[in-house]
Parts: sequence; structure tokens; C-alpha cells
Amino acid sequence: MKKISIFKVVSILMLLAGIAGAAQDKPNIVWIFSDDHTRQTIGAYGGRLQTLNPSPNLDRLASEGMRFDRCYVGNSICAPARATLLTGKHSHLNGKYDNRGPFNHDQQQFQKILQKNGYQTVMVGKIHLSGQMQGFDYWEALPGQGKYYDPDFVTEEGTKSYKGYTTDIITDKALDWLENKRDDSKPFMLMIHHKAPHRNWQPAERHMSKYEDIEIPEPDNLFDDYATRTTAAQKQDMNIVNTMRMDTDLKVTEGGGRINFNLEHYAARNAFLAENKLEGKELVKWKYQTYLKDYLRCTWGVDENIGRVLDTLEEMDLEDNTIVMYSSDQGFYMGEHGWFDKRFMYEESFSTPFIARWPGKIKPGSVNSDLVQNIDFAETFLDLAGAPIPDDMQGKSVVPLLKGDTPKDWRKSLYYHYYEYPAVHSVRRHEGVTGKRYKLIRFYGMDVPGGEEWEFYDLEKDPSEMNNSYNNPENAGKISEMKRELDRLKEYYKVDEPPPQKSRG
Ligand code: SGN
Ligand code: CA
Repeated sequence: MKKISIFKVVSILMLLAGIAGAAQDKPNIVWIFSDDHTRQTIGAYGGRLQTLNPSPNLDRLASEGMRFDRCYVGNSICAPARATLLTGKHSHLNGKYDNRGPFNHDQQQFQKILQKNGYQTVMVGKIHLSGQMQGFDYWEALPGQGKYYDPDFVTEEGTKSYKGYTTDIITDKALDWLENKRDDSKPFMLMIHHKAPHRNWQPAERHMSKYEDIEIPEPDNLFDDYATRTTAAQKQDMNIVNTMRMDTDLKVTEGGGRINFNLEHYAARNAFLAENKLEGKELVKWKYQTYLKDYLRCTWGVDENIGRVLDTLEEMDLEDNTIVMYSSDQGFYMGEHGWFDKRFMYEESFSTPFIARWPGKIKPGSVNSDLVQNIDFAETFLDLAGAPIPDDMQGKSVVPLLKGDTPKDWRKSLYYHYYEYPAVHSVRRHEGVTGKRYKLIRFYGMDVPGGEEWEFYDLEKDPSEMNNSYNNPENAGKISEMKRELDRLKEYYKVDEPPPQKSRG
């Protein structure tokens, strides 16, 4: 028989005594956000890795809630995505164009508004915006990228150090707040922000040998030759063949470098490589396998900890009145196009997972394919809380979508703009527009006459974006239409001239 928890008993007694009060009227929000967790590695999204069963708890969340299949970011990189999450604005309006510049914490952010409207607001984990957070009743943030093991946390009282694996510690802190520190007369917004599975993909000790004897399926375009593509795609520095490091990324001792992991766990790799002198494609295949296994071990840790959160909500009888949402700051390449990292407007990194469960409100196992973007999250939180939504936020609440009721005038296209160049991974600046079927990308500041290079894709015919058909005369009409749409979106979103490339760094 199922055990009845002390929380359940207390909440039943409170209900009987009529003191559960206002907290029950408004939903609690649990927002779980990871770093670089891409849809290709989530079972619920299907794809070539599904047979590995890589994410049972996220799959459970999706089967009890809604999976968004067309959720995208506005600028596929960490700190800007987080600034957009908090402000509901694209980078050019919240001022956080790339990972380097400062974030103005004094600006309007959704959590400040939630707080004024009676919500307790909490954020634990990676936020990647240096400085003191505002609008949170309680927060503890990893400094910068944070560490996988024995992390430090920045708090209002200064920096504190902890022993253990970061994904576990972030969850421990969130659950400790939920169980012991919350004021249960108020609804809450609890943000649980994982560092994993960010580069360099270091798993918990207990997951070090998961997937050891398994062959991970390769993407068809692992050996992409970029034949039809612009120089931007050809000349990036984020490929497995050259950019991925044997030492810090693949944890092979040879080559030295910044080694901050336990080498004992990686001894077999060293021994294997010493015995087998891999070269060319064989070496790339080995790197691919090793990279994916370490990444999937990290996401397994995230998934396991999501399970802890779901169990605790059930245990505390909070499940029914809590919407649980999962997303990531952006997607990532798992060897598609021969790459890792993100930044480009191609589907793998432009898209981001988004799954939401809200018992009684969201139909279990539902799938939404409307165009949704990370500018929508802040307004969604405010809408859920019944709080006012400021006019200058740029997204749209997805609450009607969650209820299976997409407005007739829902957007038909999305705007994208990536700015961090020159920088690590050498991805050129670009902007673009996508509809459900066609995508147009403009790389600018390029070393070609006129400084621009364009790409055009038909996602229905070419979902892996291997065939840039910008120069195909058959597409001329569609391309002019997309260019007009790009101009319209730039006006609608009040896009400024981008900051000069050279003054940033
Ligand atoms: C680090 C990583 C890069 C990554 C950036 C930004 N290198 O510099 O590969 O693109 O962070 O990532 S590492 O070897 O130091 O891990 S982001 O998620 O913060 O945008
Ligand atoms: Ca990231």
C-alpha cells in the first residue's frame, strides 16, 4: 500500500481547517532548466538515440503533459538565452548580446513582477549572469560556468563551497527549500538550473560506466562536407575532427591541458588508444562515441534528479497544483554536421526542448507544433500567476497552447540573431527568419564582396539542412517573400544595428 506522507497529512488537515488559503488558487511553477541539453538526447522527442532510453523521467513528464516540437531560441548561446528567459526580450533589447558583456540586473524581469504579485521566487544553479540577482526571495548561483564537482555557489551572503556532484547539489538545495524553507501560504516559482550537460561533460561517479559497452548510433551527416553551404558553415571551429580536445573533452591524458577530472575513470580510454593507433574517420568515430557517452551520462544525472523533484512534489501532495516545465538554454550538436556546440540557426541548436505537465489542465501525452520561442517563457509565467504582463515584453504567453487552444493569430514566423564573433568556435554573426517550412539565414560581416552570405532551406524536403538552395532559381519567389518577412520581424521586434564586432571582447 502507498505510504501517506507527513506532508499529505498536514495538507489534508489544513484543508479541513480551511487554512490552505490563497496558495491553492494560483499554480506553483517548477521550472527545470539545463545547459546545452538538446532534443536529440531526450527519448520523448524520438530520433536516433531513443532506443537507448536516455531520459525516463523526462519521458514520463512528456507522457503526463505536453511536448513542444517547435520551440526555439532567439540567440543560441548561454547567457543571452538566460537574459531572454528573465526579461522576455530579445538580446538587442535586454542588452545581453553574448556571453561576455554585462547584464543590467536593474531592468524589468518577470520574477520581480511575480514577487510583487504574491509569489515566492527562488533560483538555484547556473544563471551565467554575473552580479547580484534581483527579484528572488532566495537564490544561490554557480559562479560563471560553475564546476561539475565540489561547486561554489554565490549567494547574497557571499560565496559558499560544497562537496559532491553539482547536479545533485542543485536539486538538494531546491528540495531543501521546498520542504523546509517555503512559506506554504503563498504560491511559488522554483527555478532549478543545472550546469549539466555543458562541455566538458563530466558525469557523476555513479554514472561513469553507463553505456560502456553500447554502440551509439551515428547521425547520417557526421562526415558533412558542407558542399552547398556558405563559408560560415565551412569555417567554424566547433567540429569533432579538429576542435574537440583529446585531453579536456575526451579525458585522454596525452597532450596535458586543463585536467580537472579523476583520471582513474578514464584509464581504459588511454589504454585503448595506446593499443589502437586510430586515424582519420576511425578516430572521429571513436571521438564521437566517447563524447556522446560522457554527454549522455551527464543528462542521465539531470534526468535522475528530475525524477527526485517529481517524486517530492507527489510526496508533498503538490503535484496537482504545480505546473512543471522543462527546457534548456538552447540545443546542441550531437555530431550532426560533424559538430558539437551550438550558436548556428540550424535546427539542432536553434531548437530547444520544452515539456510541460499541469494535471487537469494539460492533456496527458499531447504534442504542440506551434512556433514558440524563449521570449515566450516570461509572459507564460506571469500569465500562469495572473500577474500583469508589461507591454514591452516581446513574447506571447503559451498558456492557451497548454490548454490545447492555439489562438487563430498565433505567429507564423520567428526571428533569430547570433552576435558572438570573433569568439570561441568562430561562428559568424547571422540573423534569419523561419516559418514552419522554410528558413532563410543571412551571415554578415563576411569576407566576400558585399559582406553577406545567405542560406535557404526547405525543412520539409531537407530536415537535416544539408542542401542550401539559396541559389536555386526555383526558390526566388519564396526567398523574396522570406526577405520581406525578415524585414517585417526586424521592425516588429525593434531590432537595432548590431554592436560593432571589434569593440566587444
Ligand atoms: C566554454 C566552452 C565552449 C562553449 C562556451 C560557451 N569551452 O568556453 O565550448 O561554447 O563555454 O558555452 S570549455 O572547454 O571551457 O568548456 S555557454 O553554454 O556558456 O554558452
Ligand atoms: Ca548553454
